[in-house]
Amino acid sequence: MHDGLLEVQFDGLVGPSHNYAGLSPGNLASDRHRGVVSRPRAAALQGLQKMRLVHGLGVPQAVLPPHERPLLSALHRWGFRGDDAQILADAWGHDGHLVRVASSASAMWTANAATVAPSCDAADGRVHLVVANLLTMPHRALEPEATLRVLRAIFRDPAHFAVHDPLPGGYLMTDEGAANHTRLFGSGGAVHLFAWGRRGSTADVDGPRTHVARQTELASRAIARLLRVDAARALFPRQHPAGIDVGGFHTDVLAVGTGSVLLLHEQAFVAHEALVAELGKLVGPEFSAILARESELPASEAVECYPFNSQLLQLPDGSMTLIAPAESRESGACRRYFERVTGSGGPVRSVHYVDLRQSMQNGGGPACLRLRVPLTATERASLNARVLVDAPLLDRLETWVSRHYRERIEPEDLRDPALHRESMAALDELTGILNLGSVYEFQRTGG
Ligand code: SUG
Repeated sequence: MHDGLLEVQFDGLVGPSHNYAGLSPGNLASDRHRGVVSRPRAAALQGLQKMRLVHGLGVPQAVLPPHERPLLSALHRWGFRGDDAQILADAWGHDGHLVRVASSASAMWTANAATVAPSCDAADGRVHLVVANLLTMPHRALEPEATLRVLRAIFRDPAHFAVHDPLPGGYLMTDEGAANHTRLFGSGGAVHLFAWGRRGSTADVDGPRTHVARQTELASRAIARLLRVDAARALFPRQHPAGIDVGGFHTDVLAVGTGSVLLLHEQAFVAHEALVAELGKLVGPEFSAILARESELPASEAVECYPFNSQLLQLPDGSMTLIAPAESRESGACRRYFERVTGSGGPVRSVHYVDLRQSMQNGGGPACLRLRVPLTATERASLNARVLVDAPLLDRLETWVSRHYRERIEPEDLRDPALHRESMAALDELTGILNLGSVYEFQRTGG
């Protein structure tokens, strides 16, 4: 590690409009929970509880704010006119779907916010972040504008940070951020895995048959160039089409890696044996891959319980731990896999189970809720806002959630203009707490 390089976990705060709208085909949990009553307050508190646990383990923890939702400016750009109540009423009356798309709190899954490389891996010695365009899912495609503003507000110092625009190029360049990226590190140096599900340039006859592949190879290669990582140390494995078809819509649903450890399901990548052999050469002799076979842990069960969507964290004593969803404790096959991981004599020694049921019901586990940003001590000190959490900030955020968030949201509540007003009041106060400046559209236009 260089100059105190530590991986900071930037978790997305769950937004006040958290709901289940069934917006993500191919994400089975999202589909299954369409129309279920959501609990935004519980959801946000569950997320904060996870941050408290990680912070308590001595791992640097930071927070990213929710986005403005419903995004009335999107409804305006779709031609709805009048005051806020009128816009919502018309859009709801015409086709409620557009209100649902504009109301998703999906920015909470910050693993999809950007792809990141640390300064020690980049040719110009700066931290690079490429904001994901998220073009495959319409509700998520509304995120990049605000993500760019937020990340530019936090990573503001150009001497240390470069925050890149989302990739242009539409369907050729669909990109889902760090959910498809893994950085490994060992005595051989750093290696970056940029996974993808379809080529982009040519029609794929060998891609998934049922579900959409969200990331293209063209996008992954563009990101590797923008991050300025050594081309000899960047690998571009393909997500296994069978894994996508069973519900592994992002790589992080079937694999997770940190340092010299990679946990993966055999349906995470095509040609996984060759990939693991290549990684062994590049990362160094300490590299260990712990593979789950379909016979021991079916991919469908991994999609259900999300063991690979655990956070794999390096602790201050050099050992590693897993922050796993409680659902994976309920499955015998997942538990036995974890026993194999923690009993292998390798660095992973323990598992902490967390209750993230509200997010899990939309297909977002512990690893989806965080963006990993490895930063040196100097870079951590250069962050522009108060986003690194400590116990008092967590207390303050809990109070803030309890004061502003609704206990429940029913599908029909999304048409309620009061939900928008309450959210704006909450977010306005939050930018003060985090010392973020005016990052929201409503703060800039006074609207
Ligand atoms: O993009 N769910 C998100 C879940 C993202 C998970 N992230 C990672 N695997 N890194 C998605 O599918 C569901 C929203 C809804 O249906 O209301 C949603 O967007």
